[in-house]
Amino acid sequence: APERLGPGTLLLRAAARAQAAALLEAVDTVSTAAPWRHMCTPGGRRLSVAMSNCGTLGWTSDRHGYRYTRQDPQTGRPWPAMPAIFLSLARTAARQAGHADFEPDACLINLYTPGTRLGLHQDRDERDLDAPIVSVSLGVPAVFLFGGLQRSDPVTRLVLGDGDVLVWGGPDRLRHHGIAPLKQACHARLGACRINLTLRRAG
Ligand code: MD3
Ligand code: FE
Repeated sequence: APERLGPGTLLLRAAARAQAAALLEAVDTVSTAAPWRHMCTPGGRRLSVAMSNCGTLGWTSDRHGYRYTRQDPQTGRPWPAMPAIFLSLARTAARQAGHADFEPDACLINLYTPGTRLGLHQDRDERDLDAPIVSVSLGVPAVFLFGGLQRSDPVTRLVLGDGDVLVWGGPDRLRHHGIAPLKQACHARLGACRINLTLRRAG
């Protein structure tokens, strides 16, 4: 049964497990067209997470800041199309959380290897902060850090495992969050890696 983690947050444990093979095939197609890269923060730090995107818009970070672009700055081409299986999974999950008409136009894909972490941050580069975000975890488990609206608020730890789907919306949409350094582990399909998809309405 879905687990409510906050007023706007629903955890659907293993909801994407049955589709994992098809999702990973789609990730391969996307990352062939828009190769994994380590972006830089505006402050000049290299992100330890490797990223790719698909959809009309893709999230980018560089010296100039964070933003969504229609083209992959690395290839000059439009981001690869959003795979139909990403869309159907996101819409089904969002509907279960009470968001009737979720139309994601962007999917950020994060690749973690052992030691990769993602510092506490807020997702606020999307135009409509009332639209939810759907996250899909694949591969080795990670410790998710779930903070509050203030950066200094206490953080709850939660393990996100293979196929776990989360819907974030409403008052939880602007909560700080991050991923603790990935531990060494082995997943049948992904080896030591973890992949996270975040489906967003960016434009
Ligand atoms: C809570 N990704 O891509 S997914 C990100 O596992 C990101 O790669 C992490 O944070 C990952 O921005 C966490 C869970 C998640 C995604 C978006 C959120 C939690 C969120 C937006 C608002 C609040
Ligand atoms: Fe985030």
